[in-house]
Amino acid sequence: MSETSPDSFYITTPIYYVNGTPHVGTAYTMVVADTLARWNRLWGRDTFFLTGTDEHGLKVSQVAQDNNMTPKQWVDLMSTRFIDAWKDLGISYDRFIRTTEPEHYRTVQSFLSKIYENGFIYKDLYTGLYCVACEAYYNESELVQGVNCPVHLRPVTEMVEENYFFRLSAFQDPLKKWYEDFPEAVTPSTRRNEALGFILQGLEDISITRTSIDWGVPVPWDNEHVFYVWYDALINYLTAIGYDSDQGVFDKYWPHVHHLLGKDILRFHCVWWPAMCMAAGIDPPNKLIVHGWLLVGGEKISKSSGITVDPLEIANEYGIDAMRYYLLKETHLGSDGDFSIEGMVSTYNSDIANNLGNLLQRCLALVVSKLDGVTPACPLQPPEVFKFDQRVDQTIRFWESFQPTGALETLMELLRGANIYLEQKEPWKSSENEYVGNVIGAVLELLRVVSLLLLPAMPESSKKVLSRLGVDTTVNLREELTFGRYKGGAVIERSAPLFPRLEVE
Ligand code: ME8
Repeated sequence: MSETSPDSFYITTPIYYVNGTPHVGTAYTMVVADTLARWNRLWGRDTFFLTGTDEHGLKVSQVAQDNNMTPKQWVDLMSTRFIDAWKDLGISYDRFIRTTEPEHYRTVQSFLSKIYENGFIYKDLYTGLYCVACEAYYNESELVQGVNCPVHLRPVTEMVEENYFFRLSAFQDPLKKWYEDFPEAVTPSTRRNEALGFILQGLEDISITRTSIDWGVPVPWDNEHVFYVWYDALINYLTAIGYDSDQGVFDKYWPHVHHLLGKDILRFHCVWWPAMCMAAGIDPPNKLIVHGWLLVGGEKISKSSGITVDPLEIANEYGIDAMRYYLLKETHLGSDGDFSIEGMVSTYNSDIANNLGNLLQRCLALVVSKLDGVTPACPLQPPEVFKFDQRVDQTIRFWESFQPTGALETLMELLRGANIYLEQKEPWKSSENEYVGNVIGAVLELLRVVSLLLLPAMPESSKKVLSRLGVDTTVNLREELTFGRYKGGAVIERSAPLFPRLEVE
């Protein structure tokens, strides 16, 4: 594995099954990926953000049938639901991949032919216990009460097929070594240990083709078979960056990739996928960021369980940024988090309406009443109570190490520092222009920097603050975060607060 490229940032999300529509769980992954992509763009990196839909497999063909459609009709319809939802939520992806694209077929066939030529694929009979919802086989020992899938808690079905197998067992030692050599490859470390646990238990070869369905990518050397959906899906990460078709682009982004995924699909990404890459003779992915599940009342939100919350309804009712902020701040990346409207509204009111919004509003009111409606330039040094440099550095470190919660908490500390400063200095009691200008200038400078650092998480809200302050948002952040840059001069008129409190509907 090579070092993370300092200049480029390639981030992927899982590609979603089209057996249902987007929900807050899938929106969570998208918001995190979008935030990390935005951070890296602002940080001046050549960023490529990939998402898409996973359109093959038994599950999709069954749902299509249930809806009296061909699989193709169904996936065409459903993929647009995802495209539209991400557009409405302002997700800034660069490429939306569909596994039914001809380009993807070519990549899957070329990549798996390479593994076949390298001797890691062979043919055999397979009998196994299959969960259609997971599109995965399970060992008996993994089942709940001996019959149920551990994820969906529904009975598995026995399948007998003549299949091609991937020699995963041959990668037990190479994977172990990879995990030892690159302890940072899977984050957080609890998830790394989980993946390593699978490997240490012993790896069995896996069946990677099907003859029972034809809704999949054909195996190029045997037209009786199509590839198993997971084997086709994982390869999307290579299709999008020109594997076997554009070496220049491929070298720029691979293996400097950041795969963001939920813990439900850890084994496929953290065990199978690195092994597949090794088998095909390319480096395994540099970074796998595994997040937890979003729960409602303690239960996983999912298409299969029927517990879903529509992110578009929430965004329409409360605003996209309120939802983004809540998802990013209250669910530590890696842990499970509970989603509730009450929680979202209360987080927004205390952090955004009060801590940020009131501070801004008070300063702007003072600019109007005491400084002729023109914002002052800032002093050269930050007041002590801001702990400015320390907290700004800390926020950058949190963004750089994929910890949105930490970044947002630190920004809230900066704002609290500024609120305390304002209370201590009481500029509303002073009639000296210079004094008032210095105090307000320092706070506006802090608001400028906080809003820039908040841009990845709350793009629209941050832009509103920056535009009030007359600050350009098309900047390279690296050059904008030192204290003392705000020149003032923005004309302020009396206006309603930018961030009024939300009420639970
Ligand atoms: O697994 N909380 O697709 P999928 C947080 N097609 N994240 C959640 C979530 C929840 N409650 N529910 C879903 C597949 N997710 C495969 C992936 S990739 C090569 C193939 C998110 O539609 C989370 O990212 O079941 C999870 O890993 C993913 O959706 C599963 O999406």
